Amino acid sequence: MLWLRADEGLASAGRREAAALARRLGLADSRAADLALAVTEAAANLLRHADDGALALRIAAFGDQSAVELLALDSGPGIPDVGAVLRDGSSAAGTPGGGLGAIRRVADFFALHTLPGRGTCLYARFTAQPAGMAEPGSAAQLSGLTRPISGETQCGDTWAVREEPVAEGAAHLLVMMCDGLGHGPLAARAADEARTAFRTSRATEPAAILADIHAGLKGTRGAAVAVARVDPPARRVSLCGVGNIAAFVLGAQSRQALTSTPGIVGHNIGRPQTFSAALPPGDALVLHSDGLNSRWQPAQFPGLTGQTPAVIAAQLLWQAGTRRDDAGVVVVKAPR
Ligand SMILES: [Mn+2]
Repeated sequence: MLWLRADEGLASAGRREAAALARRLGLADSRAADLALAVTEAAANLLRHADDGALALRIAAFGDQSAVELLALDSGPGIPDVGAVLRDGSSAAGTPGGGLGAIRRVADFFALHTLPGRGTCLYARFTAQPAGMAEPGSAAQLSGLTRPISGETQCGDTWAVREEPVAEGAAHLLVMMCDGLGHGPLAARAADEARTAFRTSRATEPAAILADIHAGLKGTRGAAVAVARVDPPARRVSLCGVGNIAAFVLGAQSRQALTSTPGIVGHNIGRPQTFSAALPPGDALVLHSDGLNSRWQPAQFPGLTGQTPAVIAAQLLWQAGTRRDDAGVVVVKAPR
């Protein structure tokens, strides 16, 4: 993920990075122009109305499709009447949210979550083959986001996912959240090793996968790691974590924590325990590092669970982020 802080050069820097991603993805010229328009409108909106904000851009995979994802996150007044700004398909007007209707018009997928007095999260997706994006694959039900502490380009927080086929029914999802100790290149190296160990582990239970990651992190500075296994048909999640990774089952008005045990993966993991919880349809499993303040409450985020996982992850990262550490969050939504 490429993060651009809102300042005077935001629109031009955003367009430059968007153009590079569009080339990498092979977007047609007309779609690249649509993406540039979206970046321009989002940047204008941030600079005019937000107290603080950022654009984030990346290429993400959705099944066998890939898309450029654009996030615009801000601390600001929020948008008083979302319906009105989205009906207005015109370019940036004088009110918060002006120009967002234009972004919705050109994006293949668009989502917006706004908190009055606190800020707005905008998410838009641009794909090479729009027709294929209509298929709601399992990939669309999961998204993660990391942001390095300011001043660093490498991030010690990372997430990963793999599917675990089962004999009958829907595959289980295995999800990892890792916070490499400290920040900078050495934290990023621990994160890389954790991702590799997670991907190459042949274990299928969270505790056994965590043991493989522990072995893989020997010789690094270590990390906090949690591994979750989501079983969609059974509507359950089990999780094994060591160190400070927060894990919650998030409902519209509820938040149930899944605890981790103390230790440092790669050094000393003690005796990890696996905890299990119900994951009702429409609820979300949220794992995040201590770069987010874990005291956030669902009541502070009305309507968030109804959003797509990328918006849930982004809004939590922005609104609960401490800015004093690398931040990472991954969200899995249980199918309805
Ligand atoms: Mn941390």
